[in-house]
Amino acid sequence: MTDFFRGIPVIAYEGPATDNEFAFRHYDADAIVLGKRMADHLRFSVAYWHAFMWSGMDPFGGVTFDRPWFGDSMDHARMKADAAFEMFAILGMPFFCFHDHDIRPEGTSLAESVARLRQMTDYLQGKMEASGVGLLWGTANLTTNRRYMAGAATNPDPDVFAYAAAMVKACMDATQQLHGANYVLWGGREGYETLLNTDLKRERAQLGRFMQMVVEYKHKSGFAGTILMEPKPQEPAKHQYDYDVATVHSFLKDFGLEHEVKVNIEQGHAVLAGHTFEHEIATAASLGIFGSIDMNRNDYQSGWDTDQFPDSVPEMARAYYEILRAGGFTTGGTNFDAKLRRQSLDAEDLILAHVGAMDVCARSLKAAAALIEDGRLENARAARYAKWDNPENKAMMTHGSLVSISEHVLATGMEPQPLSGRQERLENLWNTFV
Ligand code: XLS
Ligand code: NI
Ligand code: NI
Repeated sequence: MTDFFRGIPVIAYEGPATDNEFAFRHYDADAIVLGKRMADHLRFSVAYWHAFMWSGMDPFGGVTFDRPWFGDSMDHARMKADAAFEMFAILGMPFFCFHDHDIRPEGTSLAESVARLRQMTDYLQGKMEASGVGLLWGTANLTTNRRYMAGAATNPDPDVFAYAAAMVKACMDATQQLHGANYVLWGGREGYETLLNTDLKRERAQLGRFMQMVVEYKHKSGFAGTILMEPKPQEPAKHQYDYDVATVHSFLKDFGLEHEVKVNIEQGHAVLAGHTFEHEIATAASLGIFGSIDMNRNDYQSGWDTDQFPDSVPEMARAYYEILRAGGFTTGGTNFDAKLRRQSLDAEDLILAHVGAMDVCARSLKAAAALIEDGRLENARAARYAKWDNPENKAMMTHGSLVSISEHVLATGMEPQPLSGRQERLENLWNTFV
């Protein structure tokens, strides 16, 4: 037991009218939405790195947070885990996610790092079994240590590739031991700073081979979870190879992995890539690679991955609408890849950031579900494409050629007439629900 969250009550659902700060207004875990528990739709998860590792540092100043578990010893690591599970209990959090680096101090050799990872995996396993909290995903930190400064899988030095492969194996083992629902690879340093020193073709091939090895090991070890790649266009590298969902999909196809690997889509990364969150989700769903989401929000002015907690129901409703249209999560979930602002020093801030974010997501889910139940939006979409259901038009797709189609157009003398896209009317409909 730590006393970090001392005095903070377990958060319960009290409904929209409550004036209790420490209550859910919208997240009611057992409430049924579209035939399923709200908790099972949303599958919330805490990001261990932001919640328990983030120190408030920025390029202009040092640590602002004072956490009793900050330190390099295994005792600190265990205290951090104790505090983490205290927070999960307060929030009723069903899942968490971690990097190896978050749960244990790095050793001075690979062997020592892996041994510490195993010890902490056992420690977490005990806490998970006692609490019922599950692991949404595990991952390896292949960004922080300076050995990875020129990339992990894409490093010009094969020794770094090998070291990274060994780390990923150890993290996949830990994830499997904890029955993780997924394993994530975000290519934080898999990119380049300048083409003047970079063999782009070779680096991409290295990353492809690395991913094939991950999938091979998944099958060899019997890991039942889903392998996920997390796209991001830049930061920390100037240009990253996993730029966005469409880029990752073509990468997966090149290496024969499109049926093996799905994507973990982050709001802030979508925005950095010049997309919306819902665009990335809908793209992944349409390509059959939708996996999970990292829920946060980017500052729209800063051009940086600010990892703030979501605060906008109208925006997040768009995301959950696409998730519901895609059939919802299977192994994936809503991981709060979000951190406090550096002035938000208190234990209460950490709890209430998650409470607010869970409520934003719950409200968004309810709005999206109501729109689906209402049906008018989907009917309007279907009506827009209805002519494609005519047998003649279907045949054009399957049997047509430029020659046969042009003969048909000339013979019938067709003159296509534009129809309204009705965008504003649909926006008005949308806005009556959010
Ligand atoms: C960083 C990424 C990272 C991944 C996990 O921008 O979002 O937090 O989710 O490595
Ligand atoms: Ni992320
Ligand atoms: Ni991110």
